[in-house]
Amino acid sequence: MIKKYRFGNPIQTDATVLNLDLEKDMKDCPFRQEEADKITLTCPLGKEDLVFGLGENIHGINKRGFTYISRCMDEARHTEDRNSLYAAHNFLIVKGADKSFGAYFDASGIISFDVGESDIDELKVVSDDDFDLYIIEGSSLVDINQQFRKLIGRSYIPPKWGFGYGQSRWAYKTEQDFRDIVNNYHKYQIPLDAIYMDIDYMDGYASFTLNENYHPNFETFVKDMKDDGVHVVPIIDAGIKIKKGYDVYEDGVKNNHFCKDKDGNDFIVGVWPGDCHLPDVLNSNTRKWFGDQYKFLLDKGIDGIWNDMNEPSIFYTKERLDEAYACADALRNKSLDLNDYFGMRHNFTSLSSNPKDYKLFYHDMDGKKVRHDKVHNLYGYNLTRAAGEGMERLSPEKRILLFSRGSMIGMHRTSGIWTGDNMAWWSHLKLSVAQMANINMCGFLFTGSDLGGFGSDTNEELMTRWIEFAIFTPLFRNHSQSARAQELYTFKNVDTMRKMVELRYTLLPYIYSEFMKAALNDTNYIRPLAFDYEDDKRALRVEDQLMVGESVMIAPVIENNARGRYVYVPEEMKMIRFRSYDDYDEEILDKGDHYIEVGLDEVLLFIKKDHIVPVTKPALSTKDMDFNDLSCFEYVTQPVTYTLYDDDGISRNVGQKENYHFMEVCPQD
Ligand code: MIG
Repeated sequence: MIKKYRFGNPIQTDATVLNLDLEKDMKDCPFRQEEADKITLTCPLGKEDLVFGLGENIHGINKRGFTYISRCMDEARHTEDRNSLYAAHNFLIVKGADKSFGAYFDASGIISFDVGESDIDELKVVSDDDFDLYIIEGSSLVDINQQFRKLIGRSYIPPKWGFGYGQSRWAYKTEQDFRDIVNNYHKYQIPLDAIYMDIDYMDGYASFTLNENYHPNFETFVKDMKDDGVHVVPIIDAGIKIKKGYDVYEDGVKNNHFCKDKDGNDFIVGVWPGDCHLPDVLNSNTRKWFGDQYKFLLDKGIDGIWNDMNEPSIFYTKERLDEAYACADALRNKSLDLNDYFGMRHNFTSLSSNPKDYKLFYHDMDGKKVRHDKVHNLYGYNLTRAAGEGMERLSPEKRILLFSRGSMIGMHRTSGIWTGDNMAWWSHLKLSVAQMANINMCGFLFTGSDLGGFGSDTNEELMTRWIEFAIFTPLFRNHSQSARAQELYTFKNVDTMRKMVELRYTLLPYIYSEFMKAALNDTNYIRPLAFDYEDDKRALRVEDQLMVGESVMIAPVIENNARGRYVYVPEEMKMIRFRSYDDYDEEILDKGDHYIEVGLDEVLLFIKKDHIVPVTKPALSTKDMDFNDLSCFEYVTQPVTYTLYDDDGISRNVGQKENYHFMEVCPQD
């Protein structure tokens, strides 16, 4: 059951798809409204209550103990003292001793969740702006989450090849660079379905342009790649470069598509290309206009895109730069005391994504002028929504791969997300485990982290463990900006890398089937153990194992130099220790704690009792795989039927009856 409460007169976000009546009072609401300047709601937390959700954020699966602020930020430092990353995922579930509920804060602006940080026994939500609150009660965590997902509508579904392995690095420039990478993957026989293009493919970092020197034969290149089963996936940045003669810029100015300053002039922000304008994607005309720009790439054979910098990221504004220069000029040749020195320095270090700048520009929300900070979290959402809706018009039959950095709930219907600029740190591999669970709860099923770490140099062991974990995450992309190359063939034990990617491909019938069923049934593809073992006190607090689809539990190794780990097995399961898809050993494990050895070249998979994992043979790309030639891993003690979902992997029509197949498996002895 869902109850809807309204605080003030909120700006509509289009995040939900159901129309519910408003409650007249708060007598049934678990939150209490406090007297305060900003809208402030509190809810007592029992000593043993857990709080799940809040999507892409730092810390663990259970969010208790810290404050999280939904303010979409270009935040490259995902350290424990951060409160905001790129997303606004305002859904949480309180798992109480005898009662649980979900709470979704449908807000366009900045909102914070103090989950027992200031007061260990209290959840406190403070919002700068008006919002709707949905309280969801249900019979279980799964039920609560499913009701929430029905409220926000069906999750984005990528093409099947989007589940293949992707290679990316902010370093590749010329067509030859890309061909070399792909040739190496083929030479080392490592499966590959996508190669990602970062901003250097553009002409002067202008979105929807090509650097003709680097890519003189772009269409031929894209086609050659596709013939080899490799999709070329370019990046798009939000800011539109100010440059005479650049059609997107000229057209945008002429037709009023950019955000305005207080005087009605097109607002200027500095991003990659230098001075830019921001498309006003909160306006439906502009959304259509921006979505149509993707035609430039789709016409060239492109069928996948990643949207970056759409929080929106602002490196500087003229206003902030002037302040900083003035301060520096005034201090030139002076002896700087503490205040002078730190004051001057602060002017420069606080240039990027400065909250003051988000108050300097305005949107035309279909006739209503709104200052940006009131609707900040709608921006990245609507930029990628514009892209997704554009692609539906431009490619009505075929699905397009799309994922975004900035996001808010609502955007999950048109796109996936990646978790942004993590580091090659073990703590960030661990973080990624927690993020996958909480992001899935918020409806973003298609998600993954930059494998190996985006910043700082990875090493072979970390890369290997990251791949071994990510075998199970929907987005499976190696991306970095580090000095050290991290293409998989650059490591010494390239055989291990190949075997792990092949294992992913072997598991694709299961991964795809489970992902699709989760999308079609509004359930979670990846979940904390708590969702499956709600009455098991141990399982509730497991932070480093996950459920993946209906049959599988995983227990990734996320510690440096570990050659094994403790695993909590919440019921009798079959463990498979894979060295490759055709080299593994199996063991039945009782419920309880087990120390399990896991060599660097090994990955663990646990099958629930009376469950099945359909698999097939790997190939160099999904295009060359036969999804009809199935076998399976199983742990069955009686005849069991697995419902396999499969389709052509590309058409937008999904969920037809003929896409469901039934695999029956009987015990072997
Ligand atoms: O300010 O396009 O998160 O994946 O490689 C950096 C360059 C801009 C940030 C993205 C990252 C991408 C990088 N971008």
